[in-house]
Amino acid sequence: MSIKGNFLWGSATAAYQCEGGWDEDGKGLNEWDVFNHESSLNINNEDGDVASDFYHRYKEDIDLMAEGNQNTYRFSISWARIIPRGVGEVNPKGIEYYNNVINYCLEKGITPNVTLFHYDLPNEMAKIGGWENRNVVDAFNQYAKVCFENFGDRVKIWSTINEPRYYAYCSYVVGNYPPNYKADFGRFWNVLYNLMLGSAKAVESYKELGLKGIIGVVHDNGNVELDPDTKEKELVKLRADIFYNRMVLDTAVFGKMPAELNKVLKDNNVDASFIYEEDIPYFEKGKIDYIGLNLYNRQYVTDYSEGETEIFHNNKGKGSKSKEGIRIKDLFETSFDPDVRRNLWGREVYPKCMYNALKEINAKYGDILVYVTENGCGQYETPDENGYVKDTERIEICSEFIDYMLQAREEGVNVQGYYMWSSMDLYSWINGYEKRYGIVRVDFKNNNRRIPKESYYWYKALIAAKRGI
Ligand code: BGP
Repeated sequence: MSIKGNFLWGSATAAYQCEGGWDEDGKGLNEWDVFNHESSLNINNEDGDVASDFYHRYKEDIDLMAEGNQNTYRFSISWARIIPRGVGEVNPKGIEYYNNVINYCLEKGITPNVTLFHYDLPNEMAKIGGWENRNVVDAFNQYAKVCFENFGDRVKIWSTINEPRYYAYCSYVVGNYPPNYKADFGRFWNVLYNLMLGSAKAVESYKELGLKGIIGVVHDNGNVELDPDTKEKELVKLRADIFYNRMVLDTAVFGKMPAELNKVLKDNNVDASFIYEEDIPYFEKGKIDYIGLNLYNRQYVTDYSEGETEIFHNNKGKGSKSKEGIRIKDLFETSFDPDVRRNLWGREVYPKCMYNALKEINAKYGDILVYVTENGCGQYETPDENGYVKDTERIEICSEFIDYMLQAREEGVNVQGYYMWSSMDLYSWINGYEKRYGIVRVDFKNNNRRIPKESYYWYKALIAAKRGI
């Protein structure tokens, strides 16, 4: 099937994971710089100081995207590069750097899709409590305005926040992202709420400027599926869907939080005092134009009413039998489907969830525009003597995901773009540099040399066929 018209085919990265240049040209420290330099919880003893060195090699990477027929690139801006202390003075060198990246994309026929916050909170903001503190919400809005004013004439696709739910979950429930709180559901909901408020305020600021473009939020994991043995089907589905999806998507698409949120907070033993009546108009005015969907797997759940909260986290690719998931007292637990294959990180490899997620989004939110802003396959890889990686499994898995996306599109879902995670190998938040997602290999030990993988050539041919070029 060939797709003509405006469908976007590209790839994605995030600032901390690929840029490096951690203390160059006036950039301030962010929370991940400090965590990776100082915390004993940095399990790999690796950091993003140099990362893929995109800060210096952006032209080479964008050239590869263009040669690979990609017509869009999703990347994020480092808040601390633009405003080193999070609030206050703007760093002209930071503005200049992103101007260069954006202009080079445009010169190469690549539409930039820019995310404002992809986890790298300025450290000065982390010091005052991070997203728990409502002052950070307003600081984010100020930073967003600086970006819109400086880049909004050329950037036409924006997203406010990458995966608010997953970020809050890793930072305050799993505890593997700074500030490393474990099973703190009070903080989790508070931070998620503040992230959604920050997103809404930034959307409103964007609209007020009258710029010609679209703005959305990037959300992880589309669909909750129930283990058929679940007893309280309706209740478990409601709780898990609000927890994983609806707190983000209902709030951003409808401009108001799910009506059943209070019930779920109560079941989760969380006091709702972080919700303020005065915020209601901001949510209403901050409705998004599109949904960015990062899709890797589904949420397969069942009842959990009797035990304590437990978290299973396989962070080192320990094997497909090692558990990845959660049991939340009085809410639900992750179930394990014996019929679905798992990767070394214990995560399901289930490409059909792409179709299910898109159809469910369409059923809940109608004709809203969707971009698949991330999809990919993380692996340990061994190159041949020339540095070439035959990543056939990645190709097989991503082909299936893409087919399911196109099937949903055929059936009327308004999905208009797809981004492979990731454009090149980069830092993985909890796995360092060995878990690779790139379609271009980065030889981290050899001057960060770029070597396109088998998947790069496969993706190039696929795009050519779909775009009819
Ligand atoms: C998403 C993030 C990305 C990326 C990806 C892979 O949640 O938006 O930044 O890291 O997941 O995750 P990981 O590297 O943990 O396997």
